[in-house]
Amino acid sequence: SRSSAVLAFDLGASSGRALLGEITFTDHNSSGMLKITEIHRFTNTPVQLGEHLHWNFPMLLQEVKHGIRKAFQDGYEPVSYGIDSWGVDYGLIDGNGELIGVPYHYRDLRTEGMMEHTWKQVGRERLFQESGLQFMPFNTIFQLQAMLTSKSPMLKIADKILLTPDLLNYFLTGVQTCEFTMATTTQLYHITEGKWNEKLMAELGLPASLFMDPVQPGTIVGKLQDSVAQELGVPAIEAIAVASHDTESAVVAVPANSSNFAYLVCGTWSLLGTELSKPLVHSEVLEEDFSNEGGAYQTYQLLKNIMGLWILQECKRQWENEGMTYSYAELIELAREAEPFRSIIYPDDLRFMNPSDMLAEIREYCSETGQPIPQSTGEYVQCVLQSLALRYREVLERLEDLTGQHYEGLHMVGGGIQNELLCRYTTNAMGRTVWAGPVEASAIGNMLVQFVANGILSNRNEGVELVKRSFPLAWFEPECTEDWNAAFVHYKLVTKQRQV
Ligand code: LFR
Repeated sequence: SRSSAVLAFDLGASSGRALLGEITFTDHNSSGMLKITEIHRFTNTPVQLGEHLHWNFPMLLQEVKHGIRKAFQDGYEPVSYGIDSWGVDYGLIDGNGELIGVPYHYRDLRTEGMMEHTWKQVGRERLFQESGLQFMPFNTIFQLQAMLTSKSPMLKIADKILLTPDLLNYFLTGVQTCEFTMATTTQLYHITEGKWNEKLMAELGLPASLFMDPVQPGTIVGKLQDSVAQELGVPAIEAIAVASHDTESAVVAVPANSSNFAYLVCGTWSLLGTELSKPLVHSEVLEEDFSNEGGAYQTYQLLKNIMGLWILQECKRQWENEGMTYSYAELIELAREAEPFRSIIYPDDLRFMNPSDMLAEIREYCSETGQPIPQSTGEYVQCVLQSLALRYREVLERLEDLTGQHYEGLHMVGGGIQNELLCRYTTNAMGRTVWAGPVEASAIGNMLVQFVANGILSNRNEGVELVKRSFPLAWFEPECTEDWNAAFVHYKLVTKQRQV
């Protein structure tokens, strides 16, 4: 039997993991199966440093290094590694090649008001049309705008900006690169012209020299630098720039049967969208506030960021702090037992972005909208999950309006699908089929891009077929459609007063 292995690092906002992917062939004629093995998993806890929220970047680098070492210690021999992570965040590098400061967390509050400030300066519509991106307060452009506004000395001495996966690759290989999918999350990339928006940078006062020309997913960055290979006691394996934005890696692994499909990448965030061959930037897309993100293999992902399981993660953390520790399984069981359709929130209300007291925000939302306030743990969980499912339906319908396509069902991928109740609610709310899987979509998409880059697979389609053969899908068919239709009408009434 022959086999080939690669190592995928998938860094999420609450945890990171290193997974080994091997394609194994049982005999000469077989088409191969993808086997994934978890090598290392670690929590990613942000750090409040004085006034600001930061990532523990040295720790993240250390955990990635540990994952590489551990793969070899466990007897595997990956030929390459790739890293994907959440979008928008970055580190600044000075002229001596050193990291300036501690990379900020996208939920840090310094971006407050920066979106509005930037719209005034350069125009909201124009900013959308050139970047194709949904307005999120934490987009890189607004983070940099916060640095400009506070006259950050760090920005003044910066030579290059490196987005999180590029930043990690730099310290592992010594090579500075800029990977395309991540570049498109900055809102400084001109999506229809296909290059950095230097005119916009000049207007804002950002030196264009900070930004390197993007490389496509599948580009070989370099090899582990000697010092790192020695430190870890491993061979100098190749670093591959994968679709380094986690959402784009996940899309590569969606086991769809046609090129026209709708997906929901479910993690801390929920990203609901579809794949296009060209960005869609007309005024309706702006009104609906959808994103066109650069994807792997010359695709554009028309999608919407939905607040996602973050809301539940925060509730869970808060209960823990109050001395009540629940597992997700327990929370889901409590939600199942609670009375359905009691109260609804609008998940994308910005009050849920980074509150100090998530439970209080939920209570306030319910009381402001004249709904019963959740009392029990199960009622809170029920409220969050049902609201998300109804929001998914709404966004899927908007997506259909924008593309003029009809989607039979929804592919759900990512860690969030382990929450079966969410999958069930989603199929019910939409009245359409949900195909759930794979859970480790980002890591798998990361691996596929490496396999194609290494010539182990000849193209993306072979990768998708491999995923279909290797991972079972869970099917969910809608039930209780009438109750959910009524709930959707109620949802629309409750959430009427709001931004899109
Ligand atoms: C999902 C994600 C989203 C991005 C958000 C913040 O993990 O990458 O695509 O908008 O995190 O970076």
